[in-house]
Amino acid sequence: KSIDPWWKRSVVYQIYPRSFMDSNGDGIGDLQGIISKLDYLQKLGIDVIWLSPIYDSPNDDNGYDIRNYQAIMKEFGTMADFEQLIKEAKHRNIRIVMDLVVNHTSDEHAWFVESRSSINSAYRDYYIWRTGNEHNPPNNWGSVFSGSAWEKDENTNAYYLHLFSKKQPDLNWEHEPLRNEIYDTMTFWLDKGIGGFRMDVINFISKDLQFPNGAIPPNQKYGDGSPFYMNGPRIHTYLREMNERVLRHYDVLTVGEMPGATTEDAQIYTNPENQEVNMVFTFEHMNLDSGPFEKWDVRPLVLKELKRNFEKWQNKLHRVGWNSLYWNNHDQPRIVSRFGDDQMYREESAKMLAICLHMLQGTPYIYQGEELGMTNVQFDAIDDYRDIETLNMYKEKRELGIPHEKIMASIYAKGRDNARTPMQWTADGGFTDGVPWIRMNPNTYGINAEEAIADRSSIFYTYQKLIRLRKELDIITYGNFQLLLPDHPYLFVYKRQTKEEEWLVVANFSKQMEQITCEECNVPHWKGNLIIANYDTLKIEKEIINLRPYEAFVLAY
Ligand code: TEU
Ligand code: CA
Repeated sequence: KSIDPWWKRSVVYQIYPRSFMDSNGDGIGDLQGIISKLDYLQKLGIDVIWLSPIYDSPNDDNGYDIRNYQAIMKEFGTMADFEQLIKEAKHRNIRIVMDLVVNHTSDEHAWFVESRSSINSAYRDYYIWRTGNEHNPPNNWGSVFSGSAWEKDENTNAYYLHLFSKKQPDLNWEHEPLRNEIYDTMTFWLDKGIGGFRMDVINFISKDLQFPNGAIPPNQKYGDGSPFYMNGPRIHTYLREMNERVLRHYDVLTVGEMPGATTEDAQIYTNPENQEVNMVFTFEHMNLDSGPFEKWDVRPLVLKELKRNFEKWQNKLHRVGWNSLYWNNHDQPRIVSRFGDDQMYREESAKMLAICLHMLQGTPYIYQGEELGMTNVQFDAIDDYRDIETLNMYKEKRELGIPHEKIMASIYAKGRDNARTPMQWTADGGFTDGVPWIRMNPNTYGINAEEAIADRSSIFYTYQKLIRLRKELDIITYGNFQLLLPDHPYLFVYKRQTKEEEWLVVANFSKQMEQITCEECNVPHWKGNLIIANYDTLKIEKEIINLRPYEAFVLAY
């Protein structure tokens, strides 16, 4: 067990720097702001900070459009600020993981400016250029951010591929000089002492070079290219080359963001013998309340599907690879509003969701504000929104004649700005002395770090305890997983087992009372050792426990 890598016991805290803490009153979060909050994060007990991109960027997609990989975004500060952050974090035994965005760059990156200048440019093949014809792009793929995935460049009368915004041209990983530039950039940051990389849509970097058309879903205009750019033909070759050239020379954490990766894919990606990445972010559990065609088609979560999905990922990767565990990030709505209850039972359901996730096998990720039970937001005016995905979708659907209210309902449920309203530090906000780049959620009173720290029964202290338990007790990291009551519509019940002991985890995902017996849970009695719970005591009557709304607990036998 001692030879197991450090990141199997770590808990990662994701910071979206733009919205975390503003130190100079310009309304934009920055590196000095993060430094000023390291004591707060040390108190929480986290081991790693994953920073969303802090590189120079025009911020078309808030930093996921990089203009210079080796410079700090001016709004966030300077390279000296970054080096101070690394040092201050190290003093607190906190590693800094950077966001590696190498499926695409900004269209303002020097490479792209060169590449588009001439078909004979030395940088032409750093990107993916194809000739369509006068009126039709090379194929029918749609961009994730609406419209075609191809943009016509009149200067050289060719189209370039952009799976995301037109200001995010896809890099051509077939081209070895480009790959070498990426490896140099990774080495530049690793030599500054960072603790690893989160890799943005890294399973998109190998495309089917025939670029075949995708199937066009009903009432959509563009084809779905994802079968031809997700988990492509050379993805394992590229990841193994990246590992051989760079990663294996450092003791670092790597997590690949992999939309569309299955457990079979993840068994290859995360098997340490393959030397690709340590773990991946799966999207399967984040797609259970949307579809069938797109994320904006909102449908209610069926808990059984969530339970089966976690069971699959826990068991398929147990002793084969490794899981990441997350409910939230900067692209997802906030979990207490999504799978909990952000009105009547906000604190109970936020704690229940934390207990349910953190008792699983894998490395947990906490997104800024999740530890406070921060909620989704509802702005009346589309002009209050900032996210390019939301703004492009709104425009596209309004042009299709879809009513404002209908579109806003989807944005309220699934919009990425739900996660991007500024971190709530005090009752009156505490994020900035200026005008924030995006409006704060109005519910800062009662939902903020200052009040949470002062209240021993707050969600913050549930997270603090879960983080500590993972450090102290092996069963969380190494025990196997067994799902119980798979068909119960409201209860998520599972066991973690080692040779020496077994833990029972019970979580009520509903606002109604539920009953549960020892026999159903396959335990001899309810007198096990109570590890953690979100209510003060368990309501035990001989064989039965009466579960209150969103009640969760863990018993050890
Ligand atoms: O997101 C990858 C991705 O697939 C997202 O489009 C996600 O599925 C979608 O936003 C859900 O609404 C990564 C980054 O996390 C995201 O912030 C970037 O916008 C995107 O890549 C492009 O870099
Ligand atoms: Ca600032």
